[in-house]
Amino acid sequence: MGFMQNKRVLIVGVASDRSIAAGVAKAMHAQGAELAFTYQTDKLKKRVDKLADATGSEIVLPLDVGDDQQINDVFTELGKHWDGLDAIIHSVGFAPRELLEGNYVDVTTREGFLLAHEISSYSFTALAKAGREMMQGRNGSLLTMTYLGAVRTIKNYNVMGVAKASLEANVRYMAEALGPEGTRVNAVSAGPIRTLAASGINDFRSMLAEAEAKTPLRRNVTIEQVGNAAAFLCSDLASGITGDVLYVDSGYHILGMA
Ligand code: NAD
Ligand code: 0WE
Repeated sequence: MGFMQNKRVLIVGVASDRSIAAGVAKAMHAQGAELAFTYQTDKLKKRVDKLADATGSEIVLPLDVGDDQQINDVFTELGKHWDGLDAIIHSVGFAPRELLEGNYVDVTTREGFLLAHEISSYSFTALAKAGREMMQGRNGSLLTMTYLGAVRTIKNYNVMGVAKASLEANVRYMAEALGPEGTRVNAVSAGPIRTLAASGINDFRSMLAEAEAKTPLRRNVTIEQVGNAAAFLCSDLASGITGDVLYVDSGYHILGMA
């Protein structure tokens, strides 16, 4: 019997089979979880349908996390299938591409800053708010994906680093707010992985090479490794862990002179 048996999980952020959220879905399915998925745009629906099929799920719902109506509709719809919810996976991040290259102060705009924070940080709170009722009395768990750029400056990561710092603080405040009802809130900080979100980034290839050469384990991480850590954090094996950030980065973050 898997350690996610009898857990019902909503997964937000699958865009392809290489998405980190897809690795989370597969790991949780392997441990016996029952899954529901959302997709951001109609263009992505087919790919999410395919993963849902592969993981025995029949619940696939539209969701742009910038829209409160769509967020509420997801939980209304989910309530028609399930009488409760054990976990929400938030694997979403966005900033306008032109803000992710060049001098941070030069390229950052008010509009881009706000959008990055709305989609990459506030949306996690928004999901917690809307999903709260369905998660009552179940020792539920909320999980998000972050990156080292939250706590160190990383060239070109720019406003996303500021938004991830907000997201990590969000994890702590949400953990404190929801702890009394048994809900845990954590983040996984993944090392660089080639996903759709990464494919838009200049010179991502050399970042992967640099990480591979310098991490203690001398290899980059996979969505399977991130998925396994995510499954653990959302399971009862992690019942003593909340408000925390777990690094799944082959040890890169411990280095002083990378
Ligand atoms: P991805 O492109 O596969 O996933 C990003 C997801 O965000 C997509 O599914 C996209 O549809 C969704 N999204 C963006 N804006 C949205 C909106 N308004 N409404 C709903 N969904 C929206 O890339 P990924 O690398 O799997 O990214 C997932 C998470 O992992 C992100 O938070 C990212 O910052 C984080 N992360 C990625 C890496 C990496 O190197 N790939 C490393 C650490 C953390
Ligand atoms: O969080 C991310 C990427 C998030 C991301 C990616 C894009 C590309 C397309 C957010 N918004 C957009 N907007 C787009 O239009 N990562 C952790 C991957 C990543 O992105 C970087 C990195 C790493 C690592 C950008 C610069 C430097 C390093």
